[in-house]
Amino acid sequence: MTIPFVTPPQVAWASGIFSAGSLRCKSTTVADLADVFADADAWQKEAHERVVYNVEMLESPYGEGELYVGATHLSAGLIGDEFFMTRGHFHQRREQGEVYFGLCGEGLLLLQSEQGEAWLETVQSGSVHIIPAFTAHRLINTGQNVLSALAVWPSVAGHDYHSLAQGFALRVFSAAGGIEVREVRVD
Ligand code: PAN
Ligand code: ZN
Repeated sequence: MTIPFVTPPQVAWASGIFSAGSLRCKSTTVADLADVFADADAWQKEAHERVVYNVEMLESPYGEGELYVGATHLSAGLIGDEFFMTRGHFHQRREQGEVYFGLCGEGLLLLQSEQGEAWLETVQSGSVHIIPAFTAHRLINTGQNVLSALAVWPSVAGHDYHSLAQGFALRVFSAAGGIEVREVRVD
């Protein structure tokens, strides 16, 4: 009997581009990110069809114990002085964690507990981010090039984009060519 070798999907580590696998792709534009950035006037003036990030996910089964794998490609850019970022979310099933791997570009991973404690991890090629359970997460591109990260998460985790309606407790801005982190006051 000949046992066949299965060719698995491939990812180019330097870019996060998948090959030899079926993909699901989703683009998120400036228009999709209303109320996400601090400067509403700057958001309004930006070309609404401009793509802020693309997510490419490998097709894989949904169910308890199953995993999803996806790459996020976040463009470099600013809305006002605020760096491009993903919408960010808690998992619907809060007890489900996730792992991000930095592939290329430079940025930050903003993490926030349910109690509102926020912290930042630097993302670059080779960085490994273990996102704990009960922790919201958002990628921020602070560099000049695309920031790409690979993510692995439980298929049952789900995305809750609403519980952070008041936003994250930290925002990251470009200031004098550097990075300025500001605490957001929630009244
Ligand atoms: C990632 C994110 C991806 C896009 O795959 O979904 O970076 O960010 P938003 O979902 O916040 O728009 C992930 O964390 N999955 O669970
Ligand atoms: Zn997630």
